This record gives sequence, structure tokens and C-alpha cells, in this order.
Amino acid sequence: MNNPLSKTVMVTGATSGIGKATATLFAKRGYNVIITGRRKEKLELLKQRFKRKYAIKVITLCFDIRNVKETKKAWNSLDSDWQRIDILINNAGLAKGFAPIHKGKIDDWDQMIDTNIKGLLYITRLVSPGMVKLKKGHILNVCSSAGHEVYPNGNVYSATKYAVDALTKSMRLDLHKHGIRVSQVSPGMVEETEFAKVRFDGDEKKASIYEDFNPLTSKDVAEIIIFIVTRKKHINIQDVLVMGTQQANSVFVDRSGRTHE
Ligand code: NDP
Ligand code: 8X3
Repeated sequence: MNNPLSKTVMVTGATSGIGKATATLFAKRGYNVIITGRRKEKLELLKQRFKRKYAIKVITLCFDIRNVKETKKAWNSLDSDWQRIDILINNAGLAKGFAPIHKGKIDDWDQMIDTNIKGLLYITRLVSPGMVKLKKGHILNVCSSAGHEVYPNGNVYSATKYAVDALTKSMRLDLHKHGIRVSQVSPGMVEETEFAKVRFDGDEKKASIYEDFNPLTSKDVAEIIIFIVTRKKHINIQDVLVMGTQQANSVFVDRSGRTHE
């Protein structure tokens, strides 16, 4: 790397939504970024944009985080400089389906468990030893309000996010003595993402869940992530539970119209 003083951040799931907005804010601030996801073209487009606009280094890693072999191969393709990650944003994740437990699809459950829990673990297992060796680093997990309270039909998605919450707490117990910070952000509903489109299999009508109120935007969450990871070294923000003003919790949302435009 040309500038050894620049920090390196890895953002998983940077092809859209919260991950893309977060990678963009890091790039804007001069961090070297490793952006990951399955959609190669989207990663390449983002890389070109960052290179055009900011004086930073960018690496794209295209892999399916559910596949441990692919994940390891992607990691091993990085040279040793790039494997020194200062900040890991464990963001890749999804909800799939919105059915009561007796009607849920097993494939949807597998995909959520494999991505949101196992994928997060695979990448953390690869990145964290380097942080321990250097006695520094920051890992931020993107959890959800659904990792703090359940809602009807949210069952398995919520379970995966409760698992993320447990992992954030456990990782902090294991890593704090090595000088590594572990944080989490837990947003309620967030627009400018593909979250609802993915959850409802591209059904635009069902995915229109943000039209009658102001949820958070992906950039709102990205700004909070940047705030968390730019505190002084002795400060670790453990979790930020955040929702749009019109959302009181997972169930109570003022859907009387978008009041903040
Ligand atoms: P998006 O669908 O816009 O982004 C999801 C990202 O995850 C994409 O970049 C996608 O990349 C990546 N991803 C999904 N599956 C895989 C996989 N198998 N392998 C690698 N990458 C994968 O949704 P959001 O931005 O909303 O979601 C980001 C995170 O935020 C998730 O963990 C989600 O649970 C969480 N969250 C979302 C909220 C919301 O309301 N939107 C609220 C609270 C939390 P690609 O498809 O290219 O692989
Ligand atoms: C996304 C928030 O309420 O749609 O994690 O599950 S919610």
C-alpha cells in the first residue's frame, strides 16, 4: 500500500444499502476500503467511483459469505498488507420471507442462518487473529432492532439477529483484553436498501413498506457507524439502537404519512 498511515476498513455486503453507504462514507474520509458482496459488477462500479473521487486504495472481493471455502479463498487472495484490517464492518445479511413459523420455508431459514450468523462468523474468524496479533482493531456488527425484540412473522430473521447480539457481546468478552473494540448498531426500518425487495422476493407491492412514514435511510445508519468507529481509543460504544422518529418499536409505527420531507 502506498500510504501505510491510511487505515483499512473491510465492509461486507457493500453492493447496496447500508454497506454501500458505509463504504462510501469511509472512502470519502480517506480510508482504504475492501468491499465485498456476490455481485461483481456492482463492486466494480463502486470501486471505479471511489477511485475517481477519492485518493484511496480499493479492493473488491466477490464471494458468497455462506460458503466457507469461497470466503477463505477471497481472504487468501489478499496480500499481507491488506490483511491488516483496522476496522471490520460485519454488514452482509438479509431477511427472507415473512411467514408464521408453521408456514416458513426451510430454504429461507437456511439462507438467513447461513448468511447472518455463519457468514459473519467465517469472516470474523479470518480477520480477528490479525487484530489480536497487532493488539488493535474494531469490529462492528450490523444487528437490528429485530435482534432486541421480536415481531409477528419475523421469527427466524429475529433469531439470527438475536444471535448477532449474542456474538457481539461474546466477541467483546474474548477480544477486549487484546485491545480490540467490538460494537454493534441496531437499526429499525431502513430505506434506500434492497432489504424489503429481497425479503419479499422482488414483489414490489409487498416490498412497499416505507411509503407512508419516514424510516431511517442507509446514510443515517452509515453516519452512526462512522461515529462509533471514530471515537477516542478508550471509548467503545457497545450498541446503538436507533429508529426513525415515526417508529416507536418493531410493531408500533406512525404510518399517517411521511412527515419529515
Ligand atoms: P441490502 O439488501 O441493501 O444489502 C445487503 C448486502 O448484503 C448486499 O450488499 C448483499 O450483497 C450482501 N449479501 C447478502 N447475502 C450475501 C451473501 N450470501 N454473501 C455475500 N454478501 C451477501 O440490505 P441492507 O443494507 O438493509 O442490509 C444490510 C444489513 O443491515 C443486514 O445485515 C440487515 O439485516 C441489516 N439491517 C437492515 C435493516 C433495514 O431495514 N434495511 C434494519 C436493520 C438491520 P450481494 O447481494 O451482492 O451479495
Ligand atoms: C430490519 C428491521 O424491523 O424490518 O432488520 O426487521 S425490521
